[in-house]
Amino acid sequence: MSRGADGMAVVERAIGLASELVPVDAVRDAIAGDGGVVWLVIGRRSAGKSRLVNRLVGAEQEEGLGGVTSEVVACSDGGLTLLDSPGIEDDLAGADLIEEHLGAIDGLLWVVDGLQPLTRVERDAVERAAPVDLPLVAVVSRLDLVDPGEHDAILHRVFRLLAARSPVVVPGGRDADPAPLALLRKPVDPLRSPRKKAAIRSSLEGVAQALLHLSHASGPDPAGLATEAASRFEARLREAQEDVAARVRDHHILFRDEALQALHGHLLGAADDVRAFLRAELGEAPTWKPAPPDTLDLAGQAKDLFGGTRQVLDGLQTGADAWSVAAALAFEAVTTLPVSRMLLQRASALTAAREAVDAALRIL
Ligand SMILES: Nc1nc2c(ncn2[C@@H]2O[C@H](COP(=O)(O)OP(=O)(O)OP(=O)(O)O)[C@@H](O)[C@H]2O)c(=O)[nH]1
Ligand SMILES: [Mg+2]
Repeated sequence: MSRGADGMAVVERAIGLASELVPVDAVRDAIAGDGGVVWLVIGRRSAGKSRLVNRLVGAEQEEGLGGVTSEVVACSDGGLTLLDSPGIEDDLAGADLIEEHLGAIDGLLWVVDGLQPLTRVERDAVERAAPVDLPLVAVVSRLDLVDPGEHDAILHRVFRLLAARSPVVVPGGRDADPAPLALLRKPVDPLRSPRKKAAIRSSLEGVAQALLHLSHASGPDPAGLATEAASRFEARLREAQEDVAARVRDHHILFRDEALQALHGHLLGAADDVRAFLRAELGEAPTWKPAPPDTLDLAGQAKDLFGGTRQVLDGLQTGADAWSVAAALAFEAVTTLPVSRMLLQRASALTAAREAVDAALRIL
């Protein structure tokens, strides 16, 4: 695996862990990029930079002795942007030129004069300012003025001098095949492009801030949530009792078991509401449902029939009281513990995400 691939795995891990807690779309967008590629065109004076820019993106930069390039000019065609620049005549000035534009480029397009391949001044400027893993394409110009038998030796010399930077060396000159230069339009490795790296870094810093904010925010208090959930449930239970009692009094319900079944129906609805409340507070909720009433009590049914409404209401009351106690206990069990566990999981997810984002920022 290349260094870039390892680095991407670190960034992807950070995104994966952080995405559980905070939005990470900006980082994904920065990695995907804007589809464009920007190259800084460098080389010594009169190497053929402006001519190559004109040929590649249809620009109209002045060429030749009368058209010495004196400032950096961005020339674009579709997604490809080439920054034509003044020739490097002095290593310090050349280094300044590269440094000044580093954050805005994906790589260097070095126009090497085939008649004088790679002067010391050019090489020193690049050595001073360009990171060794910066994508580098070297186009060797003026090969049309060189005996074809010498082309390989020149191209080889260029490659050898730049070998530490893993350059792509492309033969140039009048009538040179333009096809190999199609690679300039291809997206570059995000972790080798200073432009993309800067975008990824700044979006990831936003994620680090959001995680920091989250870790300082006071999270929900499990005991408070459990109490709130239980009191909501109990309030619903009281309403349900009143509703069922009214139906007993109206003789719509005749038996205690029927009353308890009706009550159970209410409780299922109440439990759903409470779960929705917990989900809204925590993002998730314990799976718990009130148990159905006991199996039919035939002796009790007969008693209800003889005892009438009073008997059913008493039975309902006893059942509902037992339910209240069970519900309070159940809520303590089903809410406090899982809520605490959820919060604990969230805290450790937050720590893991913050560590992963820090690790990613260290390599950017
Ligand atoms: N024969 C030949 N002439 C070339 C080639 N590339 C450039 N030239 C000529 O060399 C001269 C200088 O080319 P430019 O493209 O202006 O060079 P430059 O690197 O932009 O020069 P500065 O802006 O002064 O640094 C022009 O007359 C070009 O037509 C080439 O591959 N073969
Ligand atoms: Mg020029």
